[in-house]
Amino acid sequence: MDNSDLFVCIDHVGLAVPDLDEAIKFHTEVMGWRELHREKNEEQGVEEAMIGTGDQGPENAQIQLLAPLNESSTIAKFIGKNGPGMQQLAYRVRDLDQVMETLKERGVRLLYPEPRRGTADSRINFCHPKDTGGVLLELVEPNKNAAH
Ligand code: V0V
Repeated sequence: MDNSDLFVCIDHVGLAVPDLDEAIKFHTEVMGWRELHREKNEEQGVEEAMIGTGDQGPENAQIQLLAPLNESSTIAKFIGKNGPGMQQLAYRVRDLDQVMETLKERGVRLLYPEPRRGTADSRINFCHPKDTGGVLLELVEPNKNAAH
């Protein structure tokens, strides 16, 4: 795969928050963002909201607020260790299977052998933070039929 075909853009930045409603309130009422989407993802152990500015749609980079659904959630573990804050950076891709293949060939460990379900029926995987300079990198292929 050519380097120019690997990533489309930054899809979102994920913030770990202890309380989703409080975080949405802060980001909408104080920071003036808008809530674009909200859902629970049991498999990932999160309740999450996507927020954006002004009249932006899902084509622009968003902020993802991630609250733990239970104590065994990766987000609960992250907050327990680091406190609330930036947990992940997500790169948008067109073809997740091909990108996974290319990164594997280049020695990057992926967390899942197969893509999993992400926000708004996207397909996602993650690169291990130990292989990416300490950043949990998510790869996200948006669902072509769903808006965030
Ligand atoms: C852990 N580490 C991190 C990190 N989490 N480094 C940077 N950013 C993070 N978010 C480091 C940690 O400091 C340790 O380094 C090492 O990795 C092992 O961490 P750990 O605390 O022992 O935690 P693990 O190994 O139990 O879990 C870490 C991983 C886990 C990354 C494997 O968080 C994971 O599976 N994440 C992917 C799934 C996820 O994040 N789901 C929630 C978002 P030292 O101390 O050894 O040096 S769901 C989502 O984004 C959705 C639905 C979506 O976007 O659509």
